Amino acid sequence: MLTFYSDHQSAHAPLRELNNGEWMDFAESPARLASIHASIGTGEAPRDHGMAPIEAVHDSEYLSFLKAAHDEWLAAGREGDAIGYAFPVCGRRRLSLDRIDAKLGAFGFDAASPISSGTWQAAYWGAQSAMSALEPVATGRARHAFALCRPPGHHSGRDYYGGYCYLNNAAIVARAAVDRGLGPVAILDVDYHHGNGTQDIFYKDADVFFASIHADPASDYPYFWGHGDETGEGAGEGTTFNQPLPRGTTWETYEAALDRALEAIAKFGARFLVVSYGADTFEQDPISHFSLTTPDMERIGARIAQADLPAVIVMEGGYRIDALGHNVAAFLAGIES
Ligand code: SP5
Ligand code: ZN
Repeated sequence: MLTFYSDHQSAHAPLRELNNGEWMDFAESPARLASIHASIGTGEAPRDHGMAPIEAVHDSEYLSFLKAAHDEWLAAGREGDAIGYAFPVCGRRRLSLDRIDAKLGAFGFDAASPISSGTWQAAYWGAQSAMSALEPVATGRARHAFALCRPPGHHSGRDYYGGYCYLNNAAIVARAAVDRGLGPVAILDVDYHHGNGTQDIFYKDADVFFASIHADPASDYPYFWGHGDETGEGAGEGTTFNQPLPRGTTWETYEAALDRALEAIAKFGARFLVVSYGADTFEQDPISHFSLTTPDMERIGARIAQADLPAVIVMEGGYRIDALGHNVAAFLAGIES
């Protein structure tokens, strides 16, 4: 599979995250990349598409914040990773904020997504990998391409970060695909967690269909999005399709949900597909609770390939590092089958 990846993407390396009231090692570590590289290689370096495709999805004030956040953290006399601790509840008016702690709270929605010195660089080049995977698929040179994005993207919205995500790579590709006249575009999100950022970005949008299969927000992160009754709004009514599944889900239940998602995507009339792929549905994932196996990853890929759409696959989560490369390779083998 044609793969895009930049070494800059390993520059994002926070040390710890807050989990269940305690500090734990940051789960979304650069070691994830080594595991994937060992299985599928490092791929091609992306071409720099600049800021325009990122600005087409993200708010300019948010991008200015993200670029400067770690420098402002150091300027405030801090060391290590920038982490917020005070968050405005939903619906507070937009304030002109000066203090870095206030900005971290205003633009982030959790305390588990630290900003390290290399975060902007890694996120920027991850987005460039996504844009570079679009090119060969858009021109028909390849039917599928894989963007080995890291950090992941699907929890990041127009003006916020969270869930280890800073720039929404899948949304950036989907927006660019629509702008190139490749639509209607569908995004299929098969990460264990609901892709709340992607959902928010396209919630009122009729051009992009968003289908997600994920752990029930009643039990799992990100808690506040991903329910079955979130179906889109305004012109986008009916273009969001959430299927929350219980912890312990195995292939039989998952496959039925996948079939429903792909049926809905076909009914929407999609001509182009973006897949947010997370390997955290794996049975041994340390922070997740589905029971899919490595052969199931290949089955997911094969089922998606049956939809017979040109597709860009974007890497999202997956934290069982010793199995991650095998799971990614299995999924991509399924796509190519
Ligand atoms: C891209 C992606 O997969 N982001 C996931 C972000 C999850 N962040 C916090 C999850 C907290 C899970 N706590 C489980 C504790 C198990 N010991
Ligand atoms: Zn996830």
